[in-house]
Amino acid sequence: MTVPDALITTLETLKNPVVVGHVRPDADCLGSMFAAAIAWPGEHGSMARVSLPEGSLSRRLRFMWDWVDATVASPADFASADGFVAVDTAKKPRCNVEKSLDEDWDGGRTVVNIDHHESNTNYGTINYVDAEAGSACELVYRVIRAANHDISPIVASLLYAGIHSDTLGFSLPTTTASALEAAADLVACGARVSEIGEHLCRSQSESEFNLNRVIYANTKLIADGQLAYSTASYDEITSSGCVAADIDDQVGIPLSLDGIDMAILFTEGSPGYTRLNLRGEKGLNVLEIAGAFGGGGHLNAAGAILNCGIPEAVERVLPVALERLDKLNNPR
Ligand SMILES: [Mn+2]
Repeated sequence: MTVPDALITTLETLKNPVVVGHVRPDADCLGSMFAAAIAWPGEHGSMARVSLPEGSLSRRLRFMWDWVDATVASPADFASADGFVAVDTAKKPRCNVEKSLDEDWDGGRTVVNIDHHESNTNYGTINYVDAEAGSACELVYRVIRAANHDISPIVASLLYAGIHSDTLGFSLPTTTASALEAAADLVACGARVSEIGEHLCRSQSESEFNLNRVIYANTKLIADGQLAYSTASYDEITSSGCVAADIDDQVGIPLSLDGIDMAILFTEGSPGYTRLNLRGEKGLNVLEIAGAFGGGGHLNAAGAILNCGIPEAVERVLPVALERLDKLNNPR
């Protein structure tokens, strides 16, 4: 999907933009946010302001923040912005903005929406949504190339980290030739490949490691080995020494079992709120399951938040997931 000219023109003309991502930002979100903020700083010096309310950064992704010289956007920056760049965010209510801001924080000003979520609602003034792209970073890379901006080693590293992370280390079906070409170009531009690999794959704190033990221990295999799920309650998360922001890709634990079609992780990051992480293998669509609980995401990776504790969430979600698997087994 080619980059719309109007998108580039708009990005080039914003004088005072604020860059926004999604709540609980992952590496793709931070990488695309910071790269866009560096590529289109407006008149703010080296980097546009970024919306990252207190507590947004996980320990493991702090290295990306440390790479850049970012300033967090204050409510006053929101008020004075002449436009917003939203990346990796499917719908407006998922935008990671200060709680004190009105839900109409854009106030009719320009919103550039760059995203790769199937469930994107095209909430921007200009939308560049390509659900076939494996990451928002791949899209921001395309926009930066189309606008003929230089790619510094830091920008290359930010974008490479997002592509690496959202393709699960270049292993998901979204690892297309286009994703690999982008990654190759970014490596040529100086992306810090092994440093990123270490940060993303081999940098667990003892707390995260302890939480993984819990998630391994709680993993159950049901439906004749088609569905693996696990749980971590609020008490289990806090007694591991973790916080909600540390929950990121732990659904990879039930997902790592051989032969499954679906993996689910239930985590109670704050008491009474259970986050659902769903993954489908072999092309299984889990987006509709997330959708049934008010969530969204991608066809094979989706999530939602339920307004209840773990036992009730499991009781509500498993029948829907089993029904989905039943349809897979008995296609009409
Ligand atoms: Mn993403």
